[in-house]
Amino acid sequence: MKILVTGFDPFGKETINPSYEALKLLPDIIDGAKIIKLEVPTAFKRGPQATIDAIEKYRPDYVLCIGQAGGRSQMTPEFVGINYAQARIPDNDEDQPLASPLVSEGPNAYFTQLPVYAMVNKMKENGIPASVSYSAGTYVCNAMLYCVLHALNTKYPKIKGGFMHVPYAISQTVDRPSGTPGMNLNDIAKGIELSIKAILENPADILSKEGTTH
Ligand code: PCA
Repeated sequence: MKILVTGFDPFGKETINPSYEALKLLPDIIDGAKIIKLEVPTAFKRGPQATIDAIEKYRPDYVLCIGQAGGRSQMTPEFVGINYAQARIPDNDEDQPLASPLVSEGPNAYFTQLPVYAMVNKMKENGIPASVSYSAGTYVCNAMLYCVLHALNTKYPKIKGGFMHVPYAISQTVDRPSGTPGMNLNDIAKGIELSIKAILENPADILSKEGTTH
């Protein structure tokens, strides 16, 4: 069993990205599965392409992409990627798409192929705050989720993929307003490891009363 796990390079005014910093802390083997770690650029075109190239090269069983969601307080596996880009700031290639489809002629959205409720359950059972998110936003992380799911749905039907956002690392919050949420990098890494265990244990997702009332 092989799992490709990606994290992004820093973007905006940040000097680190907790998604890739946490990947560096992951073991190389989790429950017998080989973990392939890859840093990808925060760029609408090159980010998804780097992941799709690695899928072609390594032919993993699963793909789990990770990204930073500054302002969130929990680990948040994403439920859906949408065919839409609307960038508030330029990406690391100075690309700033507005009101654009990611794949012209592509479907409006793809749902995750990972057991997001089982992932959340496993993290919470082990003391890591987590919930399912129903919007990955409109920046590079949503583009990653949508484009990877498009590739898997159209070219690699045996490989399953999805995305998880993680909060700022604590060090990123020191110059931000009081109350800005952050998580210890070791806990972020633990959450990713628990999520991978949940993926391996749950070929089909569990039924859970997780959800929203708004
Ligand atoms: N987070 C951004 C892009 C890269 C990252 O780590 C996002 O949520 O779109």
